Amino acid sequence: MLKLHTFFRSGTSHRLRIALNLKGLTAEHVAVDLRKEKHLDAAFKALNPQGLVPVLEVDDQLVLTQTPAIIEWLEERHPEPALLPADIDARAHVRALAAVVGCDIHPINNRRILEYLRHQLKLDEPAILRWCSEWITAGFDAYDALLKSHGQSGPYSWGDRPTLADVYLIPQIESARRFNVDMARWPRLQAIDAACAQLEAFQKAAPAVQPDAAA
Ligand SMILES: N[C@@H](CCC(=O)N[C@@H](CS)C(=O)NCC(=O)O)C(=O)O
Repeated sequence: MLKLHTFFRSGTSHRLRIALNLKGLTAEHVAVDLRKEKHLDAAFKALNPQGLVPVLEVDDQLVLTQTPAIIEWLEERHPEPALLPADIDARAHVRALAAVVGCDIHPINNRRILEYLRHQLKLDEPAILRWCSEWITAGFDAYDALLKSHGQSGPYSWGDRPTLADVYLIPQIESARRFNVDMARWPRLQAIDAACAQLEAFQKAAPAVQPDAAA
């Protein structure tokens, strides 16, 4: 049995929900309200000392943290349908696309970073939005350029099936919109977003339809 500690608006929780859905796996959802700083409670930190969502519990025995590690575990435990292409070079390229988001965009726009900018460095909200927009734009420009250099033209980031790259990209697009970044600069990324939005795995993972979104 899988238990997912998740927050509806968290990009990394969204990422993991998509991966689980693509694998056809269901998980019980336990909401961790970041707005109320529930992720900093002792009970949650006992699960993840980093105080970050998501966390995946497996059979009440195994506690998994860090979405790159959790998604690799899912890929190894449940190889089909695969989130990585068969070809070894293509696998490296797909992992690199995922890392553009996972290593170089998401971490520096995370809640705790923005809270530090707000409260310690005293930046106002327009400055915070500029910060987010700067790093999302740099990352999406690179993502877009990588797709072009690899001759990838659709419908997904790599080939004709959703891959790990889309698992990472779609939540970051959701977050870009929340930070008022104009996606019109990247028609190819918008097309990938539209293609993924047709798939139930992505629809069911969307922040707006999570039970804790209404709370
Ligand atoms: N590298 C971690 C990052 C997890 C992460 O940053 N989670 C965010 C939500 S998207 C969080 O819990 N943030 C709480 C905070 O920043 O205070 C992963 O991929 O799992």
